[in-house]
Amino acid sequence: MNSYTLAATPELLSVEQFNLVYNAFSLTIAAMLAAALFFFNGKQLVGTRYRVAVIISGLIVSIAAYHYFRIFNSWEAAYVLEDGNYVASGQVFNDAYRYVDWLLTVPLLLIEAVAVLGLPKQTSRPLFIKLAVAAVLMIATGYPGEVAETIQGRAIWGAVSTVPFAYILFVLWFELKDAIQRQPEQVQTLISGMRWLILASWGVYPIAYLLPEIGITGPVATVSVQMGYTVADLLAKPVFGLLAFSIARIKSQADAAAEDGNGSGYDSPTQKPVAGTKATA
Ligand SMILES: *C/C=C(C)/C=C/C=C(C)/C=C/C1=C(C)CCCC1(C)C
Repeated sequence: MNSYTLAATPELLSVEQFNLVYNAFSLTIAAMLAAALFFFNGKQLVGTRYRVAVIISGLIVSIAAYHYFRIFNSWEAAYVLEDGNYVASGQVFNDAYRYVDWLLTVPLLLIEAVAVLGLPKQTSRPLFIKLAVAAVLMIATGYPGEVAETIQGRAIWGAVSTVPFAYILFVLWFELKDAIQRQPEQVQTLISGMRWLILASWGVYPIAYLLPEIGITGPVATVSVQMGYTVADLLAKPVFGLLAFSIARIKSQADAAAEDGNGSGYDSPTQKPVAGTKATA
């Protein structure tokens, strides 16, 4: 029988397969927690205008840390060591934690990416709404495919979910073009880096999801999909947050410099220079 076994917990994993995923989940919990501490404390280092973006970063990694605890525990409970292999315990590994996590963190990530640009409210609000709605649709339609009983079900829902995904990339690439060109010169490269990081890390999710479609099934599929999602989460959340943090830092300094009448041609906000972000005259 050429059965499709990704949705179910595979019957048997080697010790190496089980441990690889186990250790990756454990490392991710540590990384998310450390990032949360960093963002919540580091928000003082950016101008008030960008603080919300940094706080959102802190929330994203906190939500992810919590879900990785649950994912880790679920993985541990799904297998028992028997005669040198990990055998399914009968308790199914619960991938829903991941999708619930994404449902919360993906809209927040998009809001953060726009918030750090410091655009006027009339421009940013419609962007927040469009992107958040597309993100929710992408995740909500991806889940039925993730747990589908058949490989066709996985393919169909995956294709549906790709539509809002493409729309998000379109908005980030084309609709934001003008807004990005109006950013201070010092951050243009970082902002372009931020878009590339989104593309590179977010692109991993549909690729990992697709593996069973190209004939990778059973334990190898389970391990590859979990590893793919985990590495992508590390890039898309803490690493992305650090990049956004650097952008916020530099923009705070540029704002402070513009306030000092050192006009960079950049439309200055009404913000006072913040301690620690000394304006370079
Ligand atoms: C922190 C978590 C993030 C950034 C998650 C992003 C998830 C995606 C971009 C998922 C995309 C998917 C498709 C485009 C099609 C197949 C189903 C998904 C949900 C894996």
